[in-house]
Amino acid sequence: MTASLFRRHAVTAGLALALLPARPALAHPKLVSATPAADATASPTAKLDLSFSEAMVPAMTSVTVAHMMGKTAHPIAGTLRFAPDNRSLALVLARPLPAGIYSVEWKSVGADTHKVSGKYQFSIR
Ligand SMILES: [Cu+2]
Repeated sequence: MTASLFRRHAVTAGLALALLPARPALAHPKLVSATPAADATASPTAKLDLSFSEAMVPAMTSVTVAHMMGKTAHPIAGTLRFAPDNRSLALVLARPLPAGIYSVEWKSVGADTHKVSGKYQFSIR
């Protein structure tokens, strides 16, 4: 690419940026809130709630919770239930989590088909 061509591209990109709204056109889903919340100490619960900034693709979304025992993670089976808008979901567990430290890992795909993921921990007292 020649210098002049590069400069033209740079100018075009600058114009495009100036015209864009503050919010990116293809924002990626972010975890907005969770219950129990990240780093919280909660009472025993059999349900984890996660809310995202955008709709997720349910078929390509997974949420796993694992009981951390020392360095070993014991995954706990659960069922994912999406809200109609696909922005909130619940991981429903067979029984309330006993006291301990839990690690949650979520993976999904947003409307632009890009992969997104995250993890957090919480404690049950
Ligand atoms: Cu993307």
